[in-house]
Amino acid sequence: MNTRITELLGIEYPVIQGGMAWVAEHQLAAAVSNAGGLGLIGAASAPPEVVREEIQKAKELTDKPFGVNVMLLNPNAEEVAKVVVEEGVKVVTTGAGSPAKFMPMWKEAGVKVIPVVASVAMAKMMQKGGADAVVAEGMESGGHIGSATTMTLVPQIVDAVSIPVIAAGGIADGRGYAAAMMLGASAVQMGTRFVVAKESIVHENYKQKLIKAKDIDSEVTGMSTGHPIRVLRNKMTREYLKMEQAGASFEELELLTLGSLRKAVMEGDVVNGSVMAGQIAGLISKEETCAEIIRDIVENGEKLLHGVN
Ligand code: TUI
Repeated sequence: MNTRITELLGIEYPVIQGGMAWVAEHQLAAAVSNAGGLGLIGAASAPPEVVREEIQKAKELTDKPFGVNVMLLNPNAEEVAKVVVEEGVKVVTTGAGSPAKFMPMWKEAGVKVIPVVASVAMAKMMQKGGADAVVAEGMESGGHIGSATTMTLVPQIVDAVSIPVIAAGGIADGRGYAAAMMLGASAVQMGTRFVVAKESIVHENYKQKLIKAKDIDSEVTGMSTGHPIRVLRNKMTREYLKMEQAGASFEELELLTLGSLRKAVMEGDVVNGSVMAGQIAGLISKEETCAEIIRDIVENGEKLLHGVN
């Protein structure tokens, strides 16, 4: 399989695993990279030394390329950005903001920089700043989202920039892969399907809630605070949305969600915790290895693209 992204990153298949907070740990990243995709460690809000340990553990499990996702709302983002360089990580993706201030340091160190963007304007800005590619992430995604759908965002970004574009949001099988390629993408990024991978360390309750989820089982919290987050509906989202509608303050809402993703992922509290997942959760029905997931997507996607149905 050759696309501009497999060439850029030196990987076998154009499949990238999302850098999901608490979920994208070294086990998952290494498994995806060993299966020929690009695994990512999600630095999220972890302290820089924890990120360093995760990188070192991934290096023990794979000799294939893997990357780190730097979440820009993290107050420690600058230290994490430096750790990535010190550890010789070759690829960085960023989320939830602009990585402009870290770009010169990463470029100088030869790190491939791939910002996740949710608009054409941001994609253009990132290209100007030296990004090697962008992930165009639609609002079908789980977690922190923008407002455009994958179907509309990908072709508009493809037309607006000359660097390769990776499509994300609502992709979980060969049909999504083929559709993304038809829109002009050079690779896909998937999060939700990898959450239920065998190598994913999330609590069994989280995996089961995701497997049971149907097409319309997610909600977006935080529209009013400017931090929209897609999560599966539960007691927490019902309370949150009720409070949000009643005009609760940012601080009150934060209190409700503080530590809530960790609660769901680590403790399996899928009632009061934050079960981030994309709208494609309804399509996901079983736990499989990363190698099985990647083989399914690429084989079926390529058949569709070449008219072998
Ligand atoms: O980053 C994500 N998804 C995430 S991060 C996350 S951790 C978190 N947990 C609780 C509260 C807040 C965050 C969970 N999910 N996806 C990439 C992404 N980036 N989606 C949208 C954007 C984005 C948004 C605005 C990128 C750039 C941007 O620009 C704003 C600016 O600074 O101009």
